[in-house]
Amino acid sequence: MKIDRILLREIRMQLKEPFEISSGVVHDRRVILLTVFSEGLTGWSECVAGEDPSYSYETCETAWFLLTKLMLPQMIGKDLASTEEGVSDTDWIRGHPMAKAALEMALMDLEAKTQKQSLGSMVGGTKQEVEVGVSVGLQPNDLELATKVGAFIEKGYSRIKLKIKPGRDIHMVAKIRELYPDTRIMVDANSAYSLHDMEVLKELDKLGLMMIEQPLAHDDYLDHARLQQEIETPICLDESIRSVNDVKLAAELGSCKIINIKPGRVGGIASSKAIHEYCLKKGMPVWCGGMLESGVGRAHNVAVASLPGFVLPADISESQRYWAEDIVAPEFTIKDGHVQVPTDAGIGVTVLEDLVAKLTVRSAEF
Ligand code: OSB
Ligand code: MG
Repeated sequence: MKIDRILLREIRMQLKEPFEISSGVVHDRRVILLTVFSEGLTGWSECVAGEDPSYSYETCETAWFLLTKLMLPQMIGKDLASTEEGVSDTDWIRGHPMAKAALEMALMDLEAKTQKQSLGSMVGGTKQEVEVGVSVGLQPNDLELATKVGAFIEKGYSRIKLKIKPGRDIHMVAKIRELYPDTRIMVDANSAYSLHDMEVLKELDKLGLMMIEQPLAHDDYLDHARLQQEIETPICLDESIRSVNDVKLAAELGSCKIINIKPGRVGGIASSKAIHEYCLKKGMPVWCGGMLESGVGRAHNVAVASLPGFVLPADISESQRYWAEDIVAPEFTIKDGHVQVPTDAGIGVTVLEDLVAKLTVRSAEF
């Protein structure tokens, strides 16, 4: 893979409706889109960093800086035997797994296209379709939430994730539980609680939830372990997991029983596979989370979620749930609670160049 040219763009995609979680609200998604050109082929990826450092310390600005100043210029002219060889040049950079994931995932798409293979099969995926749930943001009131949840169940999503925060938790979740007794329900706190909230957390524990995602601080493996000892409901870690080393720490301490793998958060596909493999050995279930990706990031997530150890429904909703028009064709759709894993080479979907050009607010070329 000779790297001829690289294009980095930031596009603005308007969400159909704002997405609110305990740490903030997103109206429009600033998507950093990476295109790597090699001998007539193009590899695509997106960076999942957000606008502000509330979910992670990484932001669109930090990722843009790392990619344009430290990571991309060096790639030009290289003739890479593999993605691994390309990303090894960035090993010296401490942290910043979201920026690193963008480079790795674009090279992975390129590598799969070079081999005329789908990304899913190249990474070792075994599924033709992936079971999916839906992540429902905080709503203005319980009635609106109940209506939304009902519509998603009607659509076929196989589990519902409710965003919670202090004051919008026990009663709200209990109501949904009562309305939809047969639906698999989980909650995601995005770090909004501490061990001082033990009473609330123990009440949530009585609601028959599949799991509680990231109740405590992003760096508090010890308190998560203390909490897991007090409750039956499995804890799932999201923000706390940026590498396989974080997973080892959490598993050894007993901080959680389930891992949410977001390829764009853990440094890319190789890291996702390492976590998947470790968790398979430990008997710890994993599933694929989401970061409100465009069709490009979604395609990568679907490929990774086709690995056999991804045994719980993914946060991969259909394109139409987020966008009036996605930037890929075909768009992702759901049928009987599943999303198909693309079979064409690489990410297996075509990027709509004209639409991307229209949405672009800045670009850098190498
Ligand atoms: O915590 O999983 C999260 C979106 C943005 C930031 C953090 C999270 C989320 C989601 C959305 O829950 C999942 C999706 O992409 O649909
Ligand atoms: Mg989460």
